[in-house]
Amino acid sequence: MKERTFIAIKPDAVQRGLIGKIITRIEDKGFKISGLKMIQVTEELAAKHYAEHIGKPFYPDLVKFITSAPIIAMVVEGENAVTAMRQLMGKTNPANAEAGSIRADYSQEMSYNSIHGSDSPESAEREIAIYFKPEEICSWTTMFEILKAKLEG
Ligand code: IDP
Ligand code: MG
Repeated sequence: MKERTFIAIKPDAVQRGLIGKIITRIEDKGFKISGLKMIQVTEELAAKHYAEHIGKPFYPDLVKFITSAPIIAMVVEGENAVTAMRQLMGKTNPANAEAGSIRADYSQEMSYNSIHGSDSPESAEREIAIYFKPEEICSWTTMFEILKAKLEG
């Protein structure tokens, strides 16, 4: 099922020069990026994004971190994009993340785990609306979609 999700390359990965490598992982899997921008997250924006974590012990540090340098915000589309991107990202704690996943390969600590991805289609729509205006999301056709349409008629 075609689906879309919200992905963010977090400040640690931006500061380490990993933007290109992480986007390459997403493109290599065949996902379509339909929205993309660099944003300096404010405390207000962080509170909207991480509303579910307000009040948790790690929340203040999470806000400090996510506002510490820019992020790359993306809308990513594909088959079961929410779950498939969570798989590509790996578990929240990089120590438990599957070998070959982005978090396993690029991060060591839970607080600096390089990438965010929505945890459900509902969260995805909520998060996309926080970061993108409708007109900032592009509708376009990948070469694979063109080839597939040709084969399947
Ligand atoms: P997720 O990013 O895998 O969806 P969430 O539970 O939604 O994980 O937590 C959001 C982010 O908050 C995590 O990616 C991580 O950076 C941070 N975080 C979550 N739990 C902890 C914790 O127990 N200690 C420190 N940071 C945490
Ligand atoms: Mg989450």
